[in-house]
Amino acid sequence: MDIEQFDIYAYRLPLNRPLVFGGTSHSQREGLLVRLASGDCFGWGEIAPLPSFSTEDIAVATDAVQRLRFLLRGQPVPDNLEELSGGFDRWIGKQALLPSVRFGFECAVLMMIAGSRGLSLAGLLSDHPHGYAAVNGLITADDDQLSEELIRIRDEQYRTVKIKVGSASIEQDIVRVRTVAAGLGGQVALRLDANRAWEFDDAIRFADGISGVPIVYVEEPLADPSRLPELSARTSLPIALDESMCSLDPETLNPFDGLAAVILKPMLLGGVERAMRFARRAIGLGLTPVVSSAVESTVGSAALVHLAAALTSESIPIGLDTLRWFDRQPVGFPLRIRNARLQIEDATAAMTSVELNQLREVCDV
Ligand code: OSB
Ligand code: MG
Repeated sequence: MDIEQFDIYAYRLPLNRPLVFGGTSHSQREGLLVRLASGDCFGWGEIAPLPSFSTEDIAVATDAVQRLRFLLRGQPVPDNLEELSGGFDRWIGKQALLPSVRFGFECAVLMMIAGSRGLSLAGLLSDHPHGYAAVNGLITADDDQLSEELIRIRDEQYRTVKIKVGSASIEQDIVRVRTVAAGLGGQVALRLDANRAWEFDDAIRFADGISGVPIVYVEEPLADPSRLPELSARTSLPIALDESMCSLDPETLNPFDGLAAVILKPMLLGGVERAMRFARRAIGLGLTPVVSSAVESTVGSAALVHLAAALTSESIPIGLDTLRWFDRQPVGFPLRIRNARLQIEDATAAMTSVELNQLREVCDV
């Protein structure tokens, strides 16, 4: 199979809430969609660097994917890429692409291969993919909207929620976590995410304040991640790595007592193959791999649903509630969370129904 077509489209979609990253507020999400085709088979991928989380920005990624198109259009696709055992590394070089470009390109190639065999992306990557991925409800609401958020979580039957902490005072965060725990009546598992907001003593104070509330894990509690082992020894708070993953290699991911989970964001980590290596390593070490979003639009989100269904257990909810931040989707079949799940068929329909009239093609310069 040759890459006969390699098209690049830019999108800009309004968000229904401003996202504040690194002190800057973003009211829209920008990214690229890549479409590869060979005969009747095609595959889509999304390239959307996340400001203040990605190393690259959209301009640099656009440049890089245009160069990739120049190199690979008309070239054959190597065999056995779907094994995710180094085929992409051998083809395009281990360090050769920016993380977001690598993710979008790999998704498009894998989806095209899947199509040529009459399989879904998940079916290509696993003999026994799950039919859906459970989703964790995300609570970012300020205190005045918290009761409405709890109603939504209950109505939509989320079994796991993730509460963002770290932007208010420690005392306010303790109250919020206790309010959510009480409001959901022990029926729902709690994850927390502090995005490196706390000094060591803050984190100790927080852990003391929520003692007795069962927590699955807290993502990145410390501004200084080198002290995470010390924190978990002092507090028994289970910990998950997220931001730290970008500076690790799958082979150098080493657990410490209290490390419970690793967050896998292929858009930031550098693609499907690399996320798979992290997932295999994590599972081997007894850690929970949690596939999560970097605020992708539909195409990237649908790919993440397929990856989770193929690579991780269906009992591990994925971090994809960010889909709700988009009111408009550039596809004919919008991907929606129903009963706290994303269905594989819905993800497939979304990935194969991209509507070009909402996009603008990026041309070679
Ligand atoms: O830290 O996990 C994060 C979204 C954008 C940027 C950073 C993060 C997130 C999320 C994704 O929280 C949603 C989730 O993990 O449930
Ligand atoms: Mg996080």
